[in-house]
Amino acid sequence: MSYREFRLDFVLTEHELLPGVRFPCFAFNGQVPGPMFRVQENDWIKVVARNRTPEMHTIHWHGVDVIYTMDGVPMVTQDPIHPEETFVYRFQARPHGTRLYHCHWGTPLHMMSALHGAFIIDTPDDPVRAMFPYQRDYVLVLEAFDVNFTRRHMEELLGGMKRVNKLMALRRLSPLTHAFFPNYQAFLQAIEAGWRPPYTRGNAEVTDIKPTFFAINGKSYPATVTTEHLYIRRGENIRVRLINGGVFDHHMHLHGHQFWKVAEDGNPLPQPLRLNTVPVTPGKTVDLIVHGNNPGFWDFHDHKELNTRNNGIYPGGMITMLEYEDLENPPYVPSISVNQ
Ligand SMILES: [Cu+2]
Repeated sequence: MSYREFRLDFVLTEHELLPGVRFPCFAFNGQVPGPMFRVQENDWIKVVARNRTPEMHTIHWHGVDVIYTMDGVPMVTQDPIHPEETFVYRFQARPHGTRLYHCHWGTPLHMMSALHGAFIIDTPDDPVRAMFPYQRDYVLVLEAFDVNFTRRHMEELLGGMKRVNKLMALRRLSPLTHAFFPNYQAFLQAIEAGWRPPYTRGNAEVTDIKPTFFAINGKSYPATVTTEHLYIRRGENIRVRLINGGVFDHHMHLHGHQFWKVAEDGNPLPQPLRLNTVPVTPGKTVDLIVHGNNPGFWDFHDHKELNTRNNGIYPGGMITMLEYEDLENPPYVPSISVNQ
């Protein structure tokens, strides 16, 4: 059995969303989003994951039917990957479709970071291609970042490894001081002994998270215009794969066209839906087929309009464009505007 081998390093980086807008984050191989996997169904995959950050992480293969010890849920299927440690994930890529991977370490800092990417599993007998022949497909990873939160917390983190992380790395967490229990029974015993979980006190850090920047494949509009345009020609079908690896809702709307929604969560729909707006909620993937029948330049954006802003300034964020390549002498050509 031979594996297709990949390397994913967890690193700390500073990512540029737009000219002049940078924020510190965790990222796979320093890329936002992480590198895209493009594999064939039933390929055996080996991913060497190395943690080069001072916090712990894991990788979850979302929508891929791996064996449970490869599922990447800390304390449920594996120990977290400690700083400077390596974990090797091995699994078979199935079933085919648009899938994703992300870090499953659930602290706010990781949620607000960029540890996510596309995991596309192809098959020679793709029912979508059989129904709608196409040549080009586009993968759009939808992202939302609270960069103020991330900046604040990365500074703290860079100032020194947090005590709790250090204790956990040394496997010296105390159940009562750090709410870490080997099983539910031990959790109940702690409550009987007078310990109280922190739910009523809550965690204002998390309830206050508000994304300020929205991105497609790591770039916010207008920086999306050079990298994330969807190109099409008259009579052509294109496939657009939308992936939400974040924790906020997006509702993608295409102007001037009724597209076909052909797959959800990577799985082909028996009856494609004719739509022009499609919700892509956290953890979801949605595949669309756009047929080129209305030449022009067309907005494709999150219709949750507050997400089409950069730090509150419109237009920005999650906007890109469907652009016909075979448009001769267009009567109007889009320009770039900022601050409406
Ligand atoms: Cu993480």
